[in-house]
Amino acid sequence: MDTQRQTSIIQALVSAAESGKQQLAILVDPDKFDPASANEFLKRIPKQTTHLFVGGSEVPKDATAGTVASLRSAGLPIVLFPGDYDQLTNAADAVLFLSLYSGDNPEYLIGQQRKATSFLRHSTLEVIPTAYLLIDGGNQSAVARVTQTQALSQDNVDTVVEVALAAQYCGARCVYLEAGSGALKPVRPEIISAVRAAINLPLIVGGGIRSEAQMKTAYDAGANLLVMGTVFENHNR
Ligand code: 1GP
Repeated sequence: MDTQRQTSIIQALVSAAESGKQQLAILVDPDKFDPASANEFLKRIPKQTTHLFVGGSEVPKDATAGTVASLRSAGLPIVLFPGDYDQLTNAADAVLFLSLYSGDNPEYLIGQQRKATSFLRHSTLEVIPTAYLLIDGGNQSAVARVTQTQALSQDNVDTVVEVALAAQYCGARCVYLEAGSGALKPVRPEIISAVRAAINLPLIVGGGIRSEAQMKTAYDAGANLLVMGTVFENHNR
């Protein structure tokens, strides 16, 4: 086993978080992406992009590998962000191994994870245990619809902190606060700063971030890595 490769992306995330470096992942949803447009797409994403995430809530089986291959010329780490275990492919470098700790649907707490093992046990992917917390973004998110779970309220900071800490004690290596793709309201800075103060893991924040000002707000509150998707799909940034 190549131990270096197995741990490199999460170790780099931890180091970047500890040194206060701001990281940025651009999310590509294979369901909404034409691999033939990859070069044009890569030209218009921000220069400070540190990762490409690939995944979505409703991706056709076998669509992911071609998308990943089309993005390789960027020379960035490619991390799967799968809505379903059938999106796993060795074409990528790593997978956010998500557990939807904000919800109570066993399929997304341990069911999908079990189904992923027959692939992962023979895979070259770096597996990154990730606590995934869905936060109310002001509209119905695809995550809520597909997983049949409810988002945590933006008004109850203590509950979000409780869930994030429980996930850390369960062994998560990073925490992802998700307002949902296309959220009307990104995760509030009060939530980001409270979670940042409680946990000692890299903190990923995404959903509804469209502007430099929103990015700054989230970084200033303590986010280590921001995820942006929709704004680059729509060509309107
Ligand atoms: C969704 O957090 C990501 O999973 C990105 O959200 O598409 O709203 O940027 P947006």
